[in-house]
Amino acid sequence: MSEDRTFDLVIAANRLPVDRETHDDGSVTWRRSPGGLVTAMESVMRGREGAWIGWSGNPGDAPEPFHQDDMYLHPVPLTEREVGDYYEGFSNGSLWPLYHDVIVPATFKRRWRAAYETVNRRFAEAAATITATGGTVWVQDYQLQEMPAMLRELRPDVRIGWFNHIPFPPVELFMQLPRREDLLLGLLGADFLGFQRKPDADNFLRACRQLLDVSVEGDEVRLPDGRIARAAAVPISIDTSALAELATTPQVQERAAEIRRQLGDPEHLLLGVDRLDYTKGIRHRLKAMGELYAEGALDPRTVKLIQVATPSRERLAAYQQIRGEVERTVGQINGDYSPIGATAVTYLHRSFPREEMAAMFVAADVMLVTPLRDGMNLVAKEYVACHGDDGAMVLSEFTGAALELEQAHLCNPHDIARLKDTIIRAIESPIADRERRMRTMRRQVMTNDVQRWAELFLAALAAAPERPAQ
Ligand code: GDG
Repeated sequence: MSEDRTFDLVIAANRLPVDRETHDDGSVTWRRSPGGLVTAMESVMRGREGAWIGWSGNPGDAPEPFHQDDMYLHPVPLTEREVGDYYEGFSNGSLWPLYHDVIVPATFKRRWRAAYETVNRRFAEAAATITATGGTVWVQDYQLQEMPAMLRELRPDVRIGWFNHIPFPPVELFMQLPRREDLLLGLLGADFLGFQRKPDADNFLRACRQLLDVSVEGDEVRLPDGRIARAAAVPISIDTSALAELATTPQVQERAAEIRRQLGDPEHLLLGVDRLDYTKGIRHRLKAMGELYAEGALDPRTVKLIQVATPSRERLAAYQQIRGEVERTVGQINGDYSPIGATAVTYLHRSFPREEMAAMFVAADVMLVTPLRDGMNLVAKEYVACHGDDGAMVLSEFTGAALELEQAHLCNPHDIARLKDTIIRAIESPIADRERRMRTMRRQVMTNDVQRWAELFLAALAAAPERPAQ
């Protein structure tokens, strides 16, 4: 496809930031999908010629490029089979478990790997077509790790950045990946590689040193052709002030009060909000809660848990399995301990509008965030932005957020006995202690919001291979 328009800043992500809506009369419109990435991009694209390339979410021919909310959206087509092989297969059946400590086994298929390469090349070609001379391309996440080098080959004039939203695994695990060198070389096509935490950047640098013929010094990788790529931590965040503002609106405040009333005005309301994914530690959290109810440490009449589990990757067997386990456990807890008409665990397997999510964060006395591994975990930051000073949070050490929100009640979710103690400690923590912790955490997320994240990333990319002056 020939394209006559070019852009200074191009974002490449697996998905476009919009969802297709087909109306009764057959007409099609696009609705902006919620998410911090879109918000962050809006702020950095203001005043620049910006474009976004990604899959529309529907297999088959791609729609023509179009404008939406001041952004030029350039759809990349995926066939039905590519959705199965590149997206569900290699991205979510091989890379996702491998990069999350193989909580479930990673599956490798050569057909999946081949599709991943084909799709990454398609993205690189699309970016090459629409990026202005000397422009910047910012590639997002684990689905597009080969794209940077492919794009560099087509467009050596372009500045290329890549950001990893998920963890980067220790080399001992990464080594399991078939054709692992190709992936590292793909990434090294970028000038700057951003990670959620320093340990993730270090894992990447160690993998390069150990598996490639390159020299690694500090946070820089020098390639045989003399080029240098830099890898460092740039932790992602949320649109803090917008969310905090939403949480204080009368509608959200009233809805929060209503949620508590609907649950019978519990003494303590606990909340979990996750995509239904085996990385999120939902089972471990439920196990701890079930035991606390069983032992009488928590009274199911006065201590309630809401667990939101947003449907995710439902065609994959590992996701069907975790859903079954979670639903069985919720059923057991409620069957064993719930009083009539007032279930102990309210389980919600669906998505909610932003306002309803904010109301839940406002309503909850204690937030439970217990992933077994998580790149960052935005939910932790969202709770801090929404809830008043009297909140408390139990937060897994295995999240990126734990490095920034040190005042949370940190936990190892594998250690159920200690997890139970930590939940009790959070529930019983005195108000002065809660206020001190919440205020420090709120300052953290207010200062380090998603707009700042995008600015820091783009400054590091513009300055690479040097560290930007600050
Ligand atoms: C990946 C990494 C990293 C959830 N349910 C609803 C809803 N959500 C929103 C949350 C939050 C987002 O989805 C989930 O973000 P997380 O960070 O918690 O987790 P992942 O989806 O696994 O994200 C992660 C992130 O990328 C960013 O880099 O932090 O580590 O795994 O914003 O609030 N939003 C609405 N309705 C729902 O039902 N509106």
